[in-house]
Amino acid sequence: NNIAESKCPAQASLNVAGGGTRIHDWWPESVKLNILRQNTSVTNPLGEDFDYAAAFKTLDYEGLKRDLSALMTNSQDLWPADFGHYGGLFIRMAWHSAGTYRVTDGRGGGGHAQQRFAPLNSWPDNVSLDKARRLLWPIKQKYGNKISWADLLILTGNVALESMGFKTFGFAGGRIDDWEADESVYWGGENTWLGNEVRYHNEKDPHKRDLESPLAAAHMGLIYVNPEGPDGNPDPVAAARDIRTTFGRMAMNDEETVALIAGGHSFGKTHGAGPATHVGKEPHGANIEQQGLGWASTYETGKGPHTITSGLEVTWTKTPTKWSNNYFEYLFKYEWELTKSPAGANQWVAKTDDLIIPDAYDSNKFHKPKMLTTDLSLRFDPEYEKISRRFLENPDQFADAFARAWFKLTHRDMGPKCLYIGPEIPKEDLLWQDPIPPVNHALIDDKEVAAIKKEILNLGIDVSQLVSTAWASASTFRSSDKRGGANGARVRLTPQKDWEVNNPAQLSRVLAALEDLQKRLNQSGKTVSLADLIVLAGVAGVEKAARDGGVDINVPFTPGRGDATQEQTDVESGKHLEPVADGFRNHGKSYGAVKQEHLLVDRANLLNLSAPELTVLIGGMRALNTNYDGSAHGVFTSRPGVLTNDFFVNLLDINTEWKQTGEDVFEGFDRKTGARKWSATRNDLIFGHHPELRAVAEVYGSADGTQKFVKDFVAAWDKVMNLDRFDIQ
Ligand code: HEB
Repeated sequence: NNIAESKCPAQASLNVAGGGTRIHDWWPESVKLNILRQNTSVTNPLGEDFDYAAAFKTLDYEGLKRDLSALMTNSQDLWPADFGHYGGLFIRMAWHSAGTYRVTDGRGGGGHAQQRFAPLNSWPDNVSLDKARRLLWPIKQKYGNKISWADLLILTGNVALESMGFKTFGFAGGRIDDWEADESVYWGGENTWLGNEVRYHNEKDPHKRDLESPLAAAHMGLIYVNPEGPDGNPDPVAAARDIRTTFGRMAMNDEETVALIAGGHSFGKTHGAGPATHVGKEPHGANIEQQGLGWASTYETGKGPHTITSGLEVTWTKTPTKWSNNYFEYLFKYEWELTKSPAGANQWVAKTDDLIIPDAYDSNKFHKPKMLTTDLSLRFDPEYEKISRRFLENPDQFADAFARAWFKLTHRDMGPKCLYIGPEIPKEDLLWQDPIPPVNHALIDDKEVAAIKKEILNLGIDVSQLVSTAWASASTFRSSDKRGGANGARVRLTPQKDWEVNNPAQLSRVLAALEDLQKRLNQSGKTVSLADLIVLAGVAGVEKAARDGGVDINVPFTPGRGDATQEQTDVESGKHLEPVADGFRNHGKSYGAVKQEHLLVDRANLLNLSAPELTVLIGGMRALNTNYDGSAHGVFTSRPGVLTNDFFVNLLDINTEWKQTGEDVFEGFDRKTGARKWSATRNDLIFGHHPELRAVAEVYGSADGTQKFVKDFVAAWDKVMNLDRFDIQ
């Protein structure tokens, strides 16, 4: 009688808790609020009080590096080491950990060891890296929580390089592990591994096609591009185009790209000993007795000389466990002939009788130099060729470029340098770190803060504009790669000052007034950064708006922000901080299947906001009249600029009927009189439509919700203002 006990062999449905057809199967277009409740204390076994930076400081760092170094040449039965050295495998592991990063939304990257979780642990491009991570377990076990998996994966890549004679640029720890798969990242819309019909749905020609944003890989389940050439077509020039796009999305220029590919492929080998039909299921789909490993191969021993990973069979240099300039030397010395790997994949062999490449397992065997189609791109793309020839002639320039690009690749998503920990942090400041000059003046005290707030309110700027400006400055922050935020006051610099969402004309007026105040304060002996002043203007504005609504509340303020210069600002990659849409200021349009509310929740995820925080911020900002273009959409109040819960009260009013009047625009009419009352966008109406958001909106729209609304708004506001204050967290 218990359905779970029914022995029906055709039982197709998972008839247990969590199983069956779910909300998102029925309504796939509905917003995914689950991305706003990831990585909470519920999933973290270390508990909220665990302080990784403090634990890391007690780590025997040198001991750990020694153990990693010893492992490099300590071949294990689990997975024998090619050439007696795991260096190549571990570099590939670290590279694939970091290489999912894309600058467009800052997501991906090695910052949280997502490679341990599905789907990444099972991506076709990550074949055999399950073994690489498993080889590290005894070391991870030994050092426990003093080293995160995320740090360990990257550090192991560095130790691999060092143990093969390459001098790295440095290493910083500080990556904090996730405990669940990150569901927020858009990896593409394809349903098949290695498919790319969604990301290139308009144009198939690899010489012309444009990769869908924000993706940085040419296929579902790849880190970057198909090594055989676009869609398997062995065309090095077309492949170069894909490489430029995908590496560009990772904020790598041509020189960095050439250095990375050549530097990486100076080590190790590829694996295609036999046909891929021998290879079993990926880790997440494999049998339970495989214990998290996958791709079990029935080809001979299935490992060592019989390994099938990519299906390609190439060793690039004659010293695959030692740093050299052989890669460029061979790339230009030989002409290359298209051939097939034993697994049938397209690859290239040197037209020569030189048998100079060692075998990974048989010391009596030697091979001809071989390359992948994507390696030949570094010779046959005219721009890459120039760089490659320069590196061929100047090995020191190559080594320096590779060291720097590797450091950038592996540290790109860690945020500002103040988050780096450990003894190997490079001294040099790098532009991609978005440096901010250190603050060495005395900070204003509470009395001065109070006095400055009064002065701000006397500038004649209305509350809406004070609040909008502070939001414009702080809301550039993205939790994905910890870039942006109010610190640095980059809102006054190129490119941020000219973004449409910032209403440049209004922004420049407010900033001019604040800069003027800053000068006067400096003359009277009080040094205040503009970054602080912008946030303080928001604080003063929110407090006044609350007061005008009858609630006396103190909005917290912590000084200590610095002002970056234009020279310290990476304009090119800084452009990616511009929001596609900022629903908080009612900016941005729906496109295709993507509606405003999806963009709003995407943004809330980048701002680390929960669904209640998102809701209270929208309600408050609409009451404060902060739409980027001054429109009245969602400003459901007769007292704009006053911090009231009117947005919720009026949104939930049963006497209002909503009708669509434009693409994203709606008008609300009185059901009785038919009089037009309000206008709104999807960003506003979603709080009445989506049942979970509506449930939160009801809390704030209730008679007993007014005080709570102001208190919660201030808390969420304060959170956003300080998202980038790693110095005080
Ligand atoms: Fe690499 C390997 C592809 C980039 C590093 N690669 C490899 C392979 C392939 C590839 C297919 C094989 C796998 C197996 O095992 O089989 N890559 C590639 C591509 C690209 C690249 C397509 C783009 C173009 N790499 C790269 C980079 C780096 C690298 C960037 C770093 C930096 N790789 C590498 C290494 C290796 C590889 C180290 C080896 C591994 C071993 O040894 O195991």
